[in-house]
Amino acid sequence: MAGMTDFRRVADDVRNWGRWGEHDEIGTLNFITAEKVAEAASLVTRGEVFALGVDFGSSGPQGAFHYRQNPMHVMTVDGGDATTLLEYGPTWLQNPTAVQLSGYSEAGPMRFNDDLIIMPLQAATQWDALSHVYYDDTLYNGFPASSVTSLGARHCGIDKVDVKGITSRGVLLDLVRLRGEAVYCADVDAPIMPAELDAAAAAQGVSVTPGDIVLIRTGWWARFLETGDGAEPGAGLDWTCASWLHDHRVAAVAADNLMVENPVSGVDGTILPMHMLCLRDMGMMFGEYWDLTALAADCAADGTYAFQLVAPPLRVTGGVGSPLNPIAIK
Ligand code: UVW
Repeated sequence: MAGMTDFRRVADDVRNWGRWGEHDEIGTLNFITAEKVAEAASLVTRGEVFALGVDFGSSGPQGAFHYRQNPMHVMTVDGGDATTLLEYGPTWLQNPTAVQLSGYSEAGPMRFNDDLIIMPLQAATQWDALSHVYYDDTLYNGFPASSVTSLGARHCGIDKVDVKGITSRGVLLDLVRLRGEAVYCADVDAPIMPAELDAAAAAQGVSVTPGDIVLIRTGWWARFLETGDGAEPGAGLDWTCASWLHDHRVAAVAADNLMVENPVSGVDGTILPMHMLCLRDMGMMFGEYWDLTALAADCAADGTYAFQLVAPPLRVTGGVGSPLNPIAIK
């Protein structure tokens, strides 16, 4: 097994610090040029839309983790409020909310419902911002890890990437299909290797080109929908895939599992080595919990594995991640 010396050698190889200037906070999204955005749009021929976001609800995969929760959704105004306030009047509650809502209801037939969601930004379909992961006290491009505080990320926050959209050419690499798995790539002792990424692309007749956003299908989300077990391990990318992504000048990578990379570290001495190499050294965002099932079925049916991908995060000020509902359009 590789050790920290190997890890640090690869980190030195793939590090993009300074590549786009000392103030850069968006990393490999810089590979997405205007020409690339136009190329991606030209891939739309049928007008078929695939929503890649999962449900943001209480039955998500976070039950397995103590530091994250599934989204909690509550109603803050509903029809019962209007009915009750009209019946009893605003004064029984003696508060400005009751007076205001009562006034709205008395003004005519218009009624409304409001709601609130409380959730970790890492709970469901998400982008990890570059400030999500660091080591040696340093974020991407050398920004100090101490610049992320309870006030949020001063550097490399998710709000910084809004300049890119994010939209580009998406390429699906279907490892479930390549490996001939029935549902998902279960074996964490068989992480997905760089040669398999090449083999998947070759089998699918697609090339990965600079500025692409690569979507890795491991089948994990399909398995989760069968079992409801968010802690069930499944194979992800081997840490050496960081160099593959670097060499292909990929703009971002997303997968249908909880962490993109293999849950069993291939580096003795650290967990999540690929997170460290991609987010912190390369400046490459990770997308997690993307539902690729329907898109993969369509790609297999029409033999077209490249499409326009539209995947903007929310502009959460200083956020280290964002939920989203990415859209693939063919
Ligand atoms: C960690 O678990 C640290 O990150 P992620 O949610 O990106 O897998």
